Amino acid sequence: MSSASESNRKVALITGITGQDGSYLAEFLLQKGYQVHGIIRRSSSFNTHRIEHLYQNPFSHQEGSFFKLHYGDMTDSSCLVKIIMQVRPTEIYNLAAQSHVKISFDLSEYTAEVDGVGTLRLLDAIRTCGLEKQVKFYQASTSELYGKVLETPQNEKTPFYPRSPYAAAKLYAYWIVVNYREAYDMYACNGILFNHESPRRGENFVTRKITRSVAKISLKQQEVLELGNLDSKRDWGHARDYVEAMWMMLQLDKAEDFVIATGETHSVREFVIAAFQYIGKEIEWRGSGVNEVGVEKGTEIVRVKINPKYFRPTEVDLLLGDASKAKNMLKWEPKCRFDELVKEMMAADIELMKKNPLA
Ligand code: NDP
Ligand code: GDR
Repeated sequence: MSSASESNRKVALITGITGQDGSYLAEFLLQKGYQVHGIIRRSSSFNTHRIEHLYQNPFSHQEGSFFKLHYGDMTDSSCLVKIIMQVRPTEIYNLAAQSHVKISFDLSEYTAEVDGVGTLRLLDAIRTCGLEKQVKFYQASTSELYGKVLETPQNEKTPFYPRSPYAAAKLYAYWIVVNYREAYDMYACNGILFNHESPRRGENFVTRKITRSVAKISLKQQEVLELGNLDSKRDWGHARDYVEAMWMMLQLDKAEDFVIATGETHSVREFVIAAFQYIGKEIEWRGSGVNEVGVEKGTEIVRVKINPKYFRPTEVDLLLGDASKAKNMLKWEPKCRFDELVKEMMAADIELMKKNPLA
């Protein structure tokens, strides 16, 4: 390959392509004319539903822009080396993770393997292939690194205090990325992304759990929604906006870490209220602690109950991000705000439950 055509290559490799962010990022990069390669895990049932449409869509097969999946796993170094050697990507987005905070307390060692050591494996695979000066590397870091609230709003300089095996594993990944950037002069950066959601969000994260349940309640397919801590606060944005920031971070001359957030925070309780508002129901709160319930106004019908099984051994109470650096350097700003996000997720889940009540 001539050096001119080499420097024009736009080839992305995405780990975690079957996840929420991977699917939006793949769409975004295909539209930008990238060849997109993704790593998928072997699974006993189909795990590609979020990217199924990319096979069907004609733009994925246009010349110079295509889409290819490779079997692999973040726990298997040799497959990572093989895939990188074969694909020779110009950009790598490391999105693969055991990404559920509560489940990380049950799968702590596995979470460390995939989210922490997995990141190291990928960085080393780049070096093994001799591509450390040619590849730009994005790491999916997280606002969970801030954990216990030391200050708000949280920015790139706020100290970390992880509060789960997930966050501790991601802390290792964060620092190994910084270390490889400094030690080997690699273009490697951390996107410290605050929570971001969408109709494609995994069903057991709180926003999607709420919108699915409230959609089912509106269609009389379910009566009550059981939740854990209603008072934790999160800075919720839209995944579509956030994947654009990932790409922007890899377009600079020099790698830097960035916070990506909306700068607004809302409690889980506020999310519940907004979702019920969408279906024309107002919730009144009665009782306290584990006995608190949300009742449909003007009736005695209980719609929200607390189930302590959803509490975490250590909780992250308040996340609120300051994305000024991204605004100044990347010209990135979130387009979708809280109310719009709840509406989009509610509309999508009502549509889904109408079509398939068993979804
Ligand atoms: P998801 O849980 O939706 O997707 C995770 C992806 O990782 C899936 O494709 C999953 O595959 C894959 N994966 C899991 N374990 C392995 C493994 N051992 N080997 C290879 N692939 C694996 O997460 P999101 O899309 O929401 O998040 C993307 C990344 O961003 C994650 O790293 C997450 O920790 C991080 N993050 C997310 C935020 C958010 O609010 N969404 C905020 C900040 C950071 P499969 O489909 O087969 O399960
Ligand atoms: P989080 O997201 O832990 O912030 O991690 P999640 O939606 O799981 O929890 C947010 C808050 O809601 C409270 N909560 C519940 N959570 C779940 N999942 N289920 C419930 O029933 C429930 N009831 C209350 C939680 O206690 C918590 O306070 C997400 C993931 O995407 C991570 O991978 C990512 O790094 C961070 O966001 C930023």
